[in-house]
Amino acid sequence: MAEYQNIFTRVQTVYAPHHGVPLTVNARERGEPGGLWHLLGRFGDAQIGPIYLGGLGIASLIFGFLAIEIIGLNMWASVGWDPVQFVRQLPWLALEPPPPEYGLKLPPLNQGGWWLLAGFCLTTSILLWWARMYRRARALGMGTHVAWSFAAAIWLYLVLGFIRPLLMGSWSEAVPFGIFPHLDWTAAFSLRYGNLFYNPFHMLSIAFLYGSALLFAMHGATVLAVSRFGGERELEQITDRGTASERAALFWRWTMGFNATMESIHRWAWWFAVLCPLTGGIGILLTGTVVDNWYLWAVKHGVAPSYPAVFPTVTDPALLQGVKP
Ligand code: 07D
Ligand code: 07D
Repeated sequence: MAEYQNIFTRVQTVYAPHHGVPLTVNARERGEPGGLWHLLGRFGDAQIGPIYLGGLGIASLIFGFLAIEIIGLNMWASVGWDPVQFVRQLPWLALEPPPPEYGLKLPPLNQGGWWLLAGFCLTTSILLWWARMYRRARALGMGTHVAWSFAAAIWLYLVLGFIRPLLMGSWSEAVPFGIFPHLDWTAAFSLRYGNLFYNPFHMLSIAFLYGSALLFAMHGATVLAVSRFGGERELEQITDRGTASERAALFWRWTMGFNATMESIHRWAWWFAVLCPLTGGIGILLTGTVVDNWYLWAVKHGVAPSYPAVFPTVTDPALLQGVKP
């Protein structure tokens, strides 16, 4: 058998599908390990399953299905139930939140009521999925880092569609469902509040977004670059001590004077990823509640210059009546 494997060799290990580590809790709810699927093995692990469908998972899927159903049927109704137009126009179709006159009151179904219902189902589904991830990690005796990073994304989602609309006193502040409609909302939001680029939390969020991509590229590239020494394997499986990770570390000390460790690089990645929606959510929460115009805010705090007086000020001619030139 192949002693030497990396992503370039065509070897796939073939073995009896297994359940994984022994479980002490909730083992009842584990499904069957499906089998090996060669095509999957080209992208990751060839084994498919066992998939875990507990009560939380099933409930989440039901609410998620309801949300998509409500959104989809409303979109379909908006093109007169024409299936062809539904498919053609799908990216532009929307399910909009209630108009401003309803505030936080319950609107009629076709005045945003469906939006509220879909939002409720989607949120329930997402929160149940979060609980599922948390409990599955616990059942395996793992840390709950994945669940907490997901929680950071849920924070931004809740700020956009729930917390900020509550503070603003109107559901109409929330994001519509729809591919391009939600982009239109994003652009309109920035314009309405005087250019989001001047929101320092938007700046932070972007720095963490770009930083995440940079870290991901550096980490992925480093590990691939030492895969010829077994660097992508677990520490104790690396072919020879002193070759893979030590070489990778030295590479970064050579090139930038400092290296992360096998452990800390993952903390860097986790924090950058988590801080992106975390800071972003703070920025959105402050918009319209504390700050009404980010450009004027930036001018006031010396971040942005005020617009230059390109043209001399024009005096109202009406006030010049009878004034000698
Ligand atoms: C690659 C993992 C897979 C996930 C995917 C997304 C749906 C929605 C439903 C038509 C990286 C599955 C999508 C289930 C279809 C209906 C009703 C994750 C990966 C493939 N956005 N956004 C997209 C969401 C917001 C913005 C794409 C969701 C804010 C911009 C997709 C939310 C603002 C751009 C999408 C959300 C905003 C996008 C690709 C929730 C500010 C794009 C997403 C729940 C943050 C890009 C046409 C992706 C695009 C895009 C989904 C919120 C801005 C449809 C679910 C309100 C500027 N967003 N988005 O790959 O191509 O994520 O748009 O908050 O340019 Mg968005
Ligand atoms: C959306 C969290 C919720 C997602 C969840 C997932 C499902 C799918 C699917 C099973 C992403 C639920 C999943 C339901 C299930 C399947 C298949 C996270 C989400 C819970 N911006 N901007 C950001 C840039 C401008 C604006 C963040 C860049 C303009 C608004 C990010 C530029 C205007 C908001 C960012 C730029 C504007 C943002 C998002 C450049 C528009 C936000 C971070 C180069 C004209 C959001 C503080 C994130 C935010 C946001 C980047 C420009 C508006 C860093 C690079 C000036 C209104 N922008 N932006 O993690 O937090 O999103 O702002 O021009 O609300 Mg911006």
